[in-house]
Amino acid sequence: MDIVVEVHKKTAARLAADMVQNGMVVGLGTGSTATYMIERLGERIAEGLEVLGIPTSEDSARKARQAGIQLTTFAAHRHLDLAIDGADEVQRGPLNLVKGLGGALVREKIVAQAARKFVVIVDGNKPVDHLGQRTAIPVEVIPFGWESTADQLSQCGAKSLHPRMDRAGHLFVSDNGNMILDCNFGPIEKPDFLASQIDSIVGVVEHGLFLNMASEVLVATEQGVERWE
Ligand code: ABF
Repeated sequence: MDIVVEVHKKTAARLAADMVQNGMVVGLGTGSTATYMIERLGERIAEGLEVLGIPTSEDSARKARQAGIQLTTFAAHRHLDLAIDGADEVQRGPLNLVKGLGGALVREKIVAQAARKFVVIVDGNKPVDHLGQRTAIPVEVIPFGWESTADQLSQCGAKSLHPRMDRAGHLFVSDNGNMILDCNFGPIEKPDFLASQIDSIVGVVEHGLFLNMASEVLVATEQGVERWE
């Protein structure tokens, strides 16, 4: 763990958590940066802030409960005021993102889509010129026929792809009971085109390209926090 990077993650996370106002319904992201945000929200709740959270993963639900955040569901709240989450890659300009290396991309995308404002919190390792230049694009697929779905993804230009494994070396199972295929496309020139191609494959539940969804991105580095809008 790089302590300096952790400090930057925490800085961005606390800034975003401090954007939360009394009475809001808040989307709670997944991953180490989002965890700092959940912890800060917990501190503010202890000081009197009243919010409801919708978690993007079972892991975040557990951390939110530990932090004292009361959880709600889409059954009770169809819209969120604000969603705050991390990302694996962020591209300036269109504010495009790669998300989902933490395995929670489907719930993260549903929560982001339902939020009036979607704030992304990252450290300085995450900005890229082109999505896909450093990370694979995670694609959640249903287990049935995944080999065939993988062939379709290769035809979309994935140079290599592999099923995500868990720490014990078993196939990773998402919170939704699905598999994740990590697809290496290299630097992606036309993310909208690739996203629509992947969307059209039967067997794909969702992919980690989050295009034009973020309202703002907070990038924390040695120089302070840059706010991309
Ligand atoms: C979630 O956590 C994911 O979408 C992304 O994959 C990951 C980022 O993790 P971290 O904040 O630990 O770098 O936000």
